[in-house]
Amino acid sequence: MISMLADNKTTYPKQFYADALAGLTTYPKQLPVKYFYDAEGDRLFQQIMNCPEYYVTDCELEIFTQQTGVMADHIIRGGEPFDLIELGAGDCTKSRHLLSLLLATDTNFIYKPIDISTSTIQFLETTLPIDLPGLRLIGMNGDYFDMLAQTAGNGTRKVVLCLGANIGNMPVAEAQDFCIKLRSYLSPGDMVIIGFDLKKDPHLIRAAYDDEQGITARFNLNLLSRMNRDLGADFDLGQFKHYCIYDPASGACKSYLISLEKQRVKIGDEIIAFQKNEYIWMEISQKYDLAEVDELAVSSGFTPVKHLLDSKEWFTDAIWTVKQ
Ligand code: AVI
Repeated sequence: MISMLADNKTTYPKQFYADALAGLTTYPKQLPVKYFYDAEGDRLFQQIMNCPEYYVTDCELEIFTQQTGVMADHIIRGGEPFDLIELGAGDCTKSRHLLSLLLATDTNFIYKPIDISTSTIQFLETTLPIDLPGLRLIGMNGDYFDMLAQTAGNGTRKVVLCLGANIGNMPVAEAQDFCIKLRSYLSPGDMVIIGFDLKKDPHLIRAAYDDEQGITARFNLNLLSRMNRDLGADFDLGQFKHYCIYDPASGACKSYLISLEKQRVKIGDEIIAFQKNEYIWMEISQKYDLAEVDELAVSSGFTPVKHLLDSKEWFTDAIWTVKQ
């Protein structure tokens, strides 16, 4: 059940309210990425993935349609059983290519998709056994690390999928903390397959996060709508404009909402003041080169094994094993 913060008249989801307020009262203002994905945010992200400029999904899908054989060669070790754990499985559009190949080769594994969304796990539990007869599946609904803690130490080898370049939505230092934490739930011999969007022509990257149809802009603005609806805020969406910049040196692609006027916005019982042209930092989509991906692996306790690249070499699914 969602925990609520009560004032005299209204209730707000407590954690969302606390996080939003903390972000909007720090300098520079920022909002946590995890709140982008309400029902409308999910719908807009689907549209982003279908935008001509947003290459990220197609690149990784190409790897999963064309290179699952190589992936499976690394995953399968004789008949040794393993848990195939997917962090943030969603509708598992990509991983189902791997699942069908593993099933076709009679591999001994249990698929354990982890997702924070209850409806996503219910959807997978209902549809996957029909789409992929013979699949052994245990859906896990909750936080990644809480769910990993439940499977850690069951004596079965682990192969963890972390796809979709989701790691790019963390600054590099946070990504390293994430990988170190992930490593702590694994044992020598376990494996991780992790997707990274790679540094490339800066124009292509910027265009992917500033599409012509303005879908990415709506995706960012939707978080303000969500705060209006769920937190009693009164953001005027017409007074904020999406701005995105890619820095080829650091690989950071950052998006902001810029306040078009000096204005005051109510959120719950608080008033947040904005200067004209002040920004809210909304999201980072960090891009890496292959050496940086390998460095991240080593610095967080993994051994880089292989890069599976799409034909344009814009994206890698990196295969790492846990250091002995
Ligand atoms: C989910 N994540 C990897 C996407 C990305 O590319 O950073 C989110 C996104 N935001 C705007 N466009 C896509």
